[in-house]
Amino acid sequence: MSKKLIFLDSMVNVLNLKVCKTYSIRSARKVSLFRDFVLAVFLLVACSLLTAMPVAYGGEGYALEVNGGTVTIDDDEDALRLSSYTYELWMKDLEGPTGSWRNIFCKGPGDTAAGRGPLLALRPDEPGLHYDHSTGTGQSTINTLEGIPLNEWIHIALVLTDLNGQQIIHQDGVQAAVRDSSGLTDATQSPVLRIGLGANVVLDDFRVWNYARTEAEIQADMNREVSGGEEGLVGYWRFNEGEGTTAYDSSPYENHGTITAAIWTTEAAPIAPPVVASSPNPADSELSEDTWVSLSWRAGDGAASQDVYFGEDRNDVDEGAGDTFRGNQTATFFVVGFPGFPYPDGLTPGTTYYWRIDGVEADGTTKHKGEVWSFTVPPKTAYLPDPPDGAQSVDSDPVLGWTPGFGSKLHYVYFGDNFEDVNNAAGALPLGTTKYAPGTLKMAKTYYWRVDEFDILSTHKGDVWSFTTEGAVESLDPANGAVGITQTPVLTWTPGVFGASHEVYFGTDADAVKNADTSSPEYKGSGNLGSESFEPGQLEWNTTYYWRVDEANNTNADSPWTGPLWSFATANFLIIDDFESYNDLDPADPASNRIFFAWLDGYDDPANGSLVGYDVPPFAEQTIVHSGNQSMPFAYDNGVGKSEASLTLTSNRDWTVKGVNSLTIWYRGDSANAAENLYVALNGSAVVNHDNPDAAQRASWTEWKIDLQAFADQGVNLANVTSITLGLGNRNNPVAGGAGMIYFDDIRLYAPAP
Ligand SMILES: [Ca+2]
Ligand SMILES: [Ca+2]
Repeated sequence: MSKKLIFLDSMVNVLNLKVCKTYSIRSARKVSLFRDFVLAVFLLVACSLLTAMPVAYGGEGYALEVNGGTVTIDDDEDALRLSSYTYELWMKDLEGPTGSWRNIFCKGPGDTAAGRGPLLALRPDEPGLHYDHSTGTGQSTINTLEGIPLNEWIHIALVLTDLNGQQIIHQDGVQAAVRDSSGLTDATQSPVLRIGLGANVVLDDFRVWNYARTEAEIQADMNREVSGGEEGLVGYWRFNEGEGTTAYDSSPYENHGTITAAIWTTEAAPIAPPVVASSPNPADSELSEDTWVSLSWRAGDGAASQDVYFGEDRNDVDEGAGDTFRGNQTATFFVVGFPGFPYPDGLTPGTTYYWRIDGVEADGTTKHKGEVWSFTVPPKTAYLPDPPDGAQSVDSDPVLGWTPGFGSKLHYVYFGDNFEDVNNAAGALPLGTTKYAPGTLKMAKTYYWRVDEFDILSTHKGDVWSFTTEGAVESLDPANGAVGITQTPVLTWTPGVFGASHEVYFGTDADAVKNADTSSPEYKGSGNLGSESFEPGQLEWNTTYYWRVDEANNTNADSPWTGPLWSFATANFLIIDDFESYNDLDPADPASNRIFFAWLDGYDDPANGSLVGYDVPPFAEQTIVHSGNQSMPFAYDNGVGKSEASLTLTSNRDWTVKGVNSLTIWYRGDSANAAENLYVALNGSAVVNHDNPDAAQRASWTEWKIDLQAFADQGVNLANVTSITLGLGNRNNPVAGGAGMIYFDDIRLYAPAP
């Protein structure tokens, strides 16, 4: 591969981007659909011809041997000045320990005292890695002391989670060292990255990300080149040029490096070219203001062709279900919404469309699944109201705003404190702007508004939106619109600033709840200030419920206040524990519900090495959660043989309701954990072990699904399950083992899919 070709590729990419962008902006407004179309097809064919030209990719790839040589990268935009990062590279040590420090790369001027960022060096004494983050006034270093083989490629990733977080070294995708990194800075005096610096090593595929990548993320693409357009990739030198003195940066920053005294070698690291597509146009989740679109993307360098999926259902596109597969093609564009193409009658305003491009290797059968991308054709009605529909605590002197409907020219605004009046209103004066100031409003009151859009051809009536001004009653839990809620919820709210008493309305009919009074069946009782909760009892599955809290105060002339209509939907599964109900209240408080008093651990049991919850509040985990706001931290130390915690079930003991047949448990471990067997037991005896012996080392949230028959087979009466136990180790034959920390969340029972 010659430098000329590489340069051409770089130019092509720039051109490609600009050409496609010009067309996309142009097509945003209809001038003449046909003229647009002809122009777009012409430009897209031009784009695809350009992208089909050779890319900066050698047959085997190249790597860069540095023995006194250096790659110098000027970072004028400070793209590499990071307070959280991942540096990734492949390295082959040609020399072994020399008695001196051998620097591999360094952010900054190369002077420890000057302040910079990360440095990777090889230790003088032992075959290990030395990772240093310098602050200018100090530094934080960690080391590995073994495991750098001579003349073999290894993959290295240096991670800083946060300036007050952790420094981590991953070697070959596995965490090899970690330390706390308090008090670092991202100061740098000289915006430069130097790679090489005097070690006798070969380097390849050097990446910088602006965030802390997980072990799973590192492993996922360490053996395959990435496209350069990945989210968070801020520097990417493939070292595939094979000649010359420029190392091209494939990231959006294009911080190309200058090479001095290094040698190109064809003995590249064990990495394959990327196959998945990237750089979708329209960009993922963007609006596309036309009823047809020509999708385009950048093909993976290792892709010989691509499978195109397109449809209106995200899951169908993700699974390739229905008619979403649109064919295999070599071109990197795809037209929809135009006669002769899918959706020949045009795309529908107000609809989100999903698409996916799978890269197919030259053998025609090896496929690499792409991400599901989406774009939305905006509706003809006004949308995205500000404040959002149903907003609470809105300033009492608001300016209302919205996004105009697709093609709209004029807007008609209706505003009032009564839903029906606003819904039926007509004859507003036209507005040329998308702002409306209703004047000063009363506190603690719900208002309604509607925006109709006129697009020259017709008027499109908008939905009635509402908001409530500050000082009103507010829903705390479940939040308005929440889904997946337990079938036995406790509804809580905060009282309004003026209310002295309240009335609660609850039901499944939105209008009935909205219009109910104290003579309606939806009326559930009243209460005074200080008792802001309501338990509706056992609810149905997968059902939307509505509730409303009115307030009154005899001493206030504005009393009573009708509350806004709130809703939530119950889960389509039975929640055994989602860990949301635990709090930190003192045990003397009747509302106290500390997690370790519900889940009994090994605190008082010398034969049980578990500890549930933290020593200090908040006792439940509130950052590493699968859903909601809390999960259960579970520390285990199997020096005593096993570690487990048990919950006695006070409700939901019948595990046969609604035909449920599987138990699911979400868990998240850590690669540093000892690989102890994960198990669950019911009624203190029937045990099911996880079939992956390394489950506790999974560093991402993972669902464990268990057929309830496995418990029934051990004699459990599923109609009366009294307790559930989670543990690590061999429950029936405990043997001394290792320690770790694992998190549990969302213990649920599911019925088979209909
Ligand atoms: Ca390379
Ligand atoms: Ca949770």
